[in-house]
Formats: sequence, structure tokens, C-alpha cells
Amino acid sequence: MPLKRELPPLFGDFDVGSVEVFGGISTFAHLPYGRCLSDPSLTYDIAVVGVPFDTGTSYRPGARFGPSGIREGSRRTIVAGSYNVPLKTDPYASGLTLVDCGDIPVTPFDNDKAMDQIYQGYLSLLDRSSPTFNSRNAQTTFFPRLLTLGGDHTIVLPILRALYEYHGRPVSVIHFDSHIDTWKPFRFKDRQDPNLNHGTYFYFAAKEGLLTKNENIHVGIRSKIQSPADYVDDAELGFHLIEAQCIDDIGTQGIINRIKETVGDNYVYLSLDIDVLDPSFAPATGTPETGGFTTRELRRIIQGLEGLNLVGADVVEVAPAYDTNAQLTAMAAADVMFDIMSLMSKHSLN
Ligand SMILES: [Mn+2]
Repeated sequence: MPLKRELPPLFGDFDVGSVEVFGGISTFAHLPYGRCLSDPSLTYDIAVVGVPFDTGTSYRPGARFGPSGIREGSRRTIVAGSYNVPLKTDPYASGLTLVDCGDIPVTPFDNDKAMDQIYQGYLSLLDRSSPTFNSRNAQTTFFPRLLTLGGDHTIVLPILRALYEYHGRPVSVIHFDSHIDTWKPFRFKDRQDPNLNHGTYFYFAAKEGLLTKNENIHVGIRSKIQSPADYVDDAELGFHLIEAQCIDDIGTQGIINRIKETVGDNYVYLSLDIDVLDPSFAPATGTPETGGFTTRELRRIIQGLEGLNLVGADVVEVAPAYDTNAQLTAMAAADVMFDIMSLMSKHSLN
């Protein structure tokens, strides 16, 4: 039976924006949700996508809940009121179309299958036109850009494969992490293939030619290693390295300068393991290491990367089950991601 009486205008007489912060269904920073994978006609300039995969983890599992955790942590980034003061920009007011595409479905039962699902999903999300860009920038080719919420770090290999296929050239990687993730993969005695996991994916990426030769850089490294030879192997794969304690000597600006000198005007992929932060700022992660950056230091460095040709980015290894009740890790991840989104919305690819 339809209602006979007329209902009062529920949202006409009070401030909807104040409820938006804590009410409603979570998308990243309250972006509109698009079913991008099932609807190829959906177009956007920048899209957020979750990859809930964590069966490449070596220590604490749980990063499959990272995408939903980071979305929850991003609630205070609202559509009306997100002017990014240090970056002097508001992505929502940029005129670009921003969307949260939800998650790429990935199986927890077969890692090879999951890698293929991520690759296919990412490629499908890249294969879109822009609703706003071409009319405003006739001289520049448009490429949609994806911000990925991980997931453990293994997911970066299929992402880099998709970017290589789409752009037809290797990218330079800026890798924020406490670990180098270029470790030589071991081989099970009864298996042919060397083992892909969240500490070896960059080894595969370099060997497959997905990375530029010598223009990639790790930032925030501080884990124990097997021997100093690990750093030699790492350099041979094309990586420069800034250790975490380096910040005491050259400061955030010194680190920004070294990153920019390394990647230049190459196409850049920014990959950020939340364990680059000190565990006191980000306890909820798979392989925590003490002695990391503060959230303020990390955000200052990210904010200093304006003007780079960012083709894509991720924040990975957020495992919300180990977070504080105050969601410290999820909030840090969300705010770092919003800074990266702000960088992208200010600067298109050229
Ligand atoms: Mn790590």
C-alpha cells in the first residue's frame, strides 16, 4: 500500500554535509561509487579501486580488509570542504571526474589466478576515455589514472604489467617502504616457477622490463637484510635507495630533491607500503619495522612531489585488524592517498 499522507522534506531544513561525514555507505572520501568493471561505458579522469588480496603476505595476514579499512579511514574527507592547504588545491573542484570503482574481485584460493584477475581488472579500468579532459587539453593525450587501495604488496606486479601494456613503456617507481621488496625469489623443490610474494614482486618487475633501467628509488628503507649483498642485488635491478634515518641528515626537502632527480620527467608509478611509517603511527600492517617516518614527515615528502608525471599510485599493506580503536593506520593511509589524488588532479600527464 502506498502511503496516503505527504512526507515532510527530510533533507530540506538541515545541513546534510555534517551528516555525510559519519552517515551513509563508505566510498573513498565520499566519492560517487561506480560499477566500473561491469559497466565499460563508465568514464572518469581519476578512479580509486580496491584490491583485497593478501595471500602473498609473509608475516601478519589481513590486508584483504585494507580497501574497506582505508575507505572507513577517509570519512572525514568530504566533498564540500576538502581544500588541500599545503598543495593549494581541491580535487573535487578541479573539474575532473573522480569515482570510486569499488574492488577488483580477487580469489583468496589461487595466487596465479588472482594475479591474472588483477591484471585484467586494472587493464579494463585503464581502457576508458575522459568525460572532461580532451575538450580542455586538446594538445595532450588523455590517460585515466588509478589509485589503488591494497591489498598486500604483491598486487603491484600485475598493476605494472597492465601499465606497461597500456602505455607501451617502462615506468620509474617511487617506492615508499621499510623493505626493499627486490629479494631474489626462492624456488620450491617440486616447482618450476620462482615464488612471487610481497617481498619479491619488484624482482620480477625489473626482470620483465617493466621498470626503467636505473631511475627507480626506495624511500624509508630500514629492515634487517640477509647480508649487504642484498643492497648490491637491489642496485643491479635499477633502484636507488634512501634509508629512513637519512631524514635526520638531509631532511624532508633533501629526500624530495633526491626523488625528483632520480625519476625526472619519466612516467612515474608511486607505490606506498604503509609500513614506511613508524609503527607508532601505523601499527596495522603486515611486517612492521620500528624507526620509521612520522605521518607528518611522510605527507610532507609526498606533498613535495608536485609536477611529476604520475601514471598511477597505491597505498598497500594496511591490515585493519591490527589497528588502534582510533583507526590511526587507516586515517594515515587515507590522508596520504588524498594527497596523491591532489597531486594528480593538479598535474596531468605529458
Ligand atoms: Mn614493506
